Amino acid sequence: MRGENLPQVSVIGLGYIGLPTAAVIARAGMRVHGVDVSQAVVDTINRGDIHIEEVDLDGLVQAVVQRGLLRAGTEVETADVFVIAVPTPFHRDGQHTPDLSYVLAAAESVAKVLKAGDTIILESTSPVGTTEQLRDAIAAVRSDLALPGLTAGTPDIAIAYCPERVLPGRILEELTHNDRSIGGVTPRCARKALTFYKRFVRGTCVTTDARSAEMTKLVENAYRDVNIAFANELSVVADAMDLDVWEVIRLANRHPRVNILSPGPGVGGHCIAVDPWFIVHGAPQETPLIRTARGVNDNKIHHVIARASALVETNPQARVACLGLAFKANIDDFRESPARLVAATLARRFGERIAIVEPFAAELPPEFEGTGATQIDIDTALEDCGVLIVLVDHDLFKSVPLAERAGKVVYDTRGAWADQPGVGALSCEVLSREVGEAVPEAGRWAQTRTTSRTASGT
Ligand code: SAJ
Repeated sequence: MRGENLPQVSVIGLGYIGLPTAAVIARAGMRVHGVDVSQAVVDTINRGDIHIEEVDLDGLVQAVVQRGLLRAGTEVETADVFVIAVPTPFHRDGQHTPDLSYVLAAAESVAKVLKAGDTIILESTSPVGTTEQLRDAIAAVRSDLALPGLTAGTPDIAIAYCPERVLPGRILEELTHNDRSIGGVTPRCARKALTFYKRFVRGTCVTTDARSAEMTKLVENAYRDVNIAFANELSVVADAMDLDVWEVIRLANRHPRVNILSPGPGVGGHCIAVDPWFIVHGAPQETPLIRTARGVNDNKIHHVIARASALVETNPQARVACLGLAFKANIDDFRESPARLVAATLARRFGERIAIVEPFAAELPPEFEGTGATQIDIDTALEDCGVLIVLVDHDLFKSVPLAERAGKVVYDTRGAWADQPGVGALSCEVLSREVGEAVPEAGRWAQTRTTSRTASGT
């Protein structure tokens, strides 16, 4: 039988990363037991359905469930390899203290069923040292097992860290083809984890130690955050100088060694806006650049709210369309979305003058209730609205030709219509009044997704 020499795998946390990972492992022929705290998620998966939107995931989950390779439950069962993909948010304590409670809870449940020869792999984005903490948590309750790095002889258990690097919308493709960094608590642990990943990853798997692998993941996202911050700062400078930032970036990027990213209404999602804080928290004195980048990107939301508000006020007769609520283009993920924050703030301020266009949402999130704002489609927006505020560069919006936007007042925060100059400098008086106003925290609306980062999976 094909499956005889293959390990039994347990994937803990069936969210955005855990479920696709479980499905890809099962596709490689391994029997996978997925674990999630939500009975609803477990029931959905056991029916062969999915609770998240991701390209081609529905067909894959249906197939592996039908073949008996993937099943889900709420309790961890015995296995040979345990993959932990649970959330690692930070505490809203002003210090951005990482919240490792989900990882440690997973470690505790794995510890109950652990046997000699097993491998544990942490995939959740984690502060440096977390994999060792996980090991110590297991050691505290399983003194019968020799754990790596704690005993001189050959350990009973292998423990490694291996972060994912996938982009929403391309998860199945990237899970298989991206290179992976595999950090072992010891080199032997790394080798055991490598053998496992080689069964389903086609990209190159590079082994290292656990702490370096943890830092590598954080560095990747902090690198992107810092670079987006540069673009966002440029856009604020361009607004102050009445320049078209898209034109400047387009020209600068013709330099062979310059590649400036795109400004936007701020940085959203649950990775880039979170992970840099894990580095800052670990080395607060040594991270002025990373901390400042976070501030620049967060402040960009205030800047966009200020400019958009000024635009609505200076066009009192016009109906205003906010284009997009998602945290980035062409996805239905609205968590930690700057577009959603901007649109909701405008809706609260200007009520029924505000219309929202979001092709990826069946209805508006709850914070729009009672504001008077309505949801319309792009055609209605182009017919009825004199002011267009582009908050997400969905393909649908990008496809609107210049002729259909003629005569509109446009504030394009994404460069979706970089062929049309944006609004010029607004009155400094209006801007200084608006900037600094508190932006409400994003709700946890997950209308089209039934789980959030803090509920299930990364
Ligand atoms: N953004 C800009 N300008 C840009 C690029 C992005 O404003 O030029 C904004 C997006 O609109 C969005 C936010 O940044 O609001 C984040 O989007 P993203 O596409 O940069 O990243 P995520 O959060 O979808 O995924 C990232 C990826 N990390 C890197 O590219 C280094 C992905 O590979 C990781 O797997 C993922 O974080 C993760 O899970 O950590």
